[in-house]
Amino acid sequence: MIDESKYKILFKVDSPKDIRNLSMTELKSLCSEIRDYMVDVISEVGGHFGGGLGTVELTVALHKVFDTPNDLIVWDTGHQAYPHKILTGRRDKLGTIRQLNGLSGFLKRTESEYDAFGAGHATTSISAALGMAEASRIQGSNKKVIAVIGDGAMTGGMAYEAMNNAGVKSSNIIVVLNDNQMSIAPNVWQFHNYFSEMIAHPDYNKFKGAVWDLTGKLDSFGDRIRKVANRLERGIKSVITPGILFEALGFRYFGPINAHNLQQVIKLFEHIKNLNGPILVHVLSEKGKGYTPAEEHSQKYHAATPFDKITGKAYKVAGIAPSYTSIFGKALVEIAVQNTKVVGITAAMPDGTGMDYMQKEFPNRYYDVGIAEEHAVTFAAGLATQGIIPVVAVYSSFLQRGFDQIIHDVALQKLHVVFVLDRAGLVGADGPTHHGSFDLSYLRLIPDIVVMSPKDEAELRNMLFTAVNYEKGPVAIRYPRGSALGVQIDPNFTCLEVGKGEVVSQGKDVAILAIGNMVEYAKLVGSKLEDDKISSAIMNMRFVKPIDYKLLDEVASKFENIVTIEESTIVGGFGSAVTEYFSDKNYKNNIVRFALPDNFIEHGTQDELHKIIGLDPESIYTKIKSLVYKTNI
Ligand SMILES: Cc1ncc(C[n+]2csc(CCOP(=O)(O)OP(=O)(O)O)c2C)c(N)n1
Repeated sequence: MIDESKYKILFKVDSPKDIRNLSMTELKSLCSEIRDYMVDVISEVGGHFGGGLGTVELTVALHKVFDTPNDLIVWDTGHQAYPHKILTGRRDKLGTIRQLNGLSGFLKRTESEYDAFGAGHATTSISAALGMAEASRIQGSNKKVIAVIGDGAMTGGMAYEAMNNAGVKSSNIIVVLNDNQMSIAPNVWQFHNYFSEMIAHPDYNKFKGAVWDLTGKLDSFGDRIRKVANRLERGIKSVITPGILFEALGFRYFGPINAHNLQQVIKLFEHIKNLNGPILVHVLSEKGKGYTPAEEHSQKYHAATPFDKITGKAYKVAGIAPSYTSIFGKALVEIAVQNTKVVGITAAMPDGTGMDYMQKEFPNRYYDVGIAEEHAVTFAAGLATQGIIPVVAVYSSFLQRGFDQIIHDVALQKLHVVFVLDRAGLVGADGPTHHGSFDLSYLRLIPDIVVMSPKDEAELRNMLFTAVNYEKGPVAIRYPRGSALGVQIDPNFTCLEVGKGEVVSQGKDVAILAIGNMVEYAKLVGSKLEDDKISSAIMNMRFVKPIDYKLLDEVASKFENIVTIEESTIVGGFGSAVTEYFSDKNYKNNIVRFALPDNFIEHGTQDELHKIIGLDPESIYTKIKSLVYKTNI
């Protein structure tokens, strides 16, 4: 239970208007109340945590200085926007975050007029804000547009595409670079070295006092010095401002300043608010600020499960089987021991993908490329041309970023790259931006690729081994978020026959063809049908491409009723592959497809969502039962 009485100011703030008249002392108290409130609520319900603790002053300053929602704040990714949610009318709903029908964990235009742009995937903010800034220019309005982007998100190429565009157009856009040196893991942004070198330089500090004094003396004198400095040689310029890299892109650079010095941040925003042209404000913040466990272990507290707020310790959930992620990570290391050509690539998610095992065991055969999924794919293609076997582990929804690269750089050249897609299917609390709903479809349409999905963790190991040894071209393996089934693991690897499914059980009334984690659902459904004296044959198809045509022919000849089950969109995936084949062969069997519906699915637990969309064992069973009864009458 939240004790409202301890929040003297926060509970009087129902919208940003309520903070605009607060004194500096009150604003500072508001910041510490926001932090306390985040700790109180998120320790109970879990959610993204450290990023938001680091943006408290920034958020208060933005909403104080700018006229939101008329002025537009575009938060990148959105996990750091909990303080923004708290200040924009959603305080009382924070306890519902990431739960069914509750607040989204990211930004959502339909959730609030203050959410100028939906987010969830990184590195979109500058492009979106630039679009808004140009719309404002075309429409003759004087809306201010501010993109807030983290240093992690700045490792994504689209940030530079957008900045280049803004520079060329001299657009009125403010980019706030929230630099905490962390992505989820320690950030791999090369600019950090540059900044720290520049900032440490004694000449920089001498000049900074006169040029970028942020206590209010950011005057025309400073501007003049900068202009002169800009005409000097590159080396001297760099000494004067660490923002020279941004300046080259046409941005005026302000900073770096302490993101937790509220007064300073407000002052700077007030100063730059009415300046024209692209502006970059560089603030230095601390992830997890104000809550010691999150400051000390910022990677762990990027997103938190419910925890004891006094000790910071997560409440343990007992008896869970190892995750698919860890099974993959360990298997990759075992394979890499035997095969020295294997390297691992992650796009800023070493822990999330299990690539941290490679990082630890083979640091020289491990790459964190930053939040740069497109680059990860083409980089892997380059490695593959030279006989290296790259294993690229990316979440299913993030690999959408690399679609053209998979086609153009990998598949077209038949390069042997192994894609490992974690978080395939519904991911639960992260919602529609993160559900891995589309991979079977967007991969299946690519020529010469092998697409497979394991029924359990033992099969995942063998699929990985098969993929690494399949030299003819690209291979993708997809598996769900969360715990595996806890099945026995064979320490030896077995190569699977590519394109061959597995008959799990024989039957006569209905054939259930399933892929990946849905094989387990098929088994549960099969045993319930058994109780009703309906005998089902269950096929673990293993491969969506190449699909097992021989098995499909057999099934077509034996069963009137055929069911497909996949946890991927109904459009163009596994069930589509089956129905297309049946149509081509003029087979007339009844086929019912269970899959994700053709709409975006909100957040909730995986089980809740499965029930809502009818992809839970009970709903599948009920539908199959009526199908069999109907055709038997
Ligand atoms: C395209 C994409 N890849 C990966 C992620 C996963 N992800 C979420 S937040 C994050 C780190 C972002 O770091 P930064 O922008 O510095 O923000 P901070 O959390 O440090 O405030 C990553 C990698 C994502 N959301 N989108």
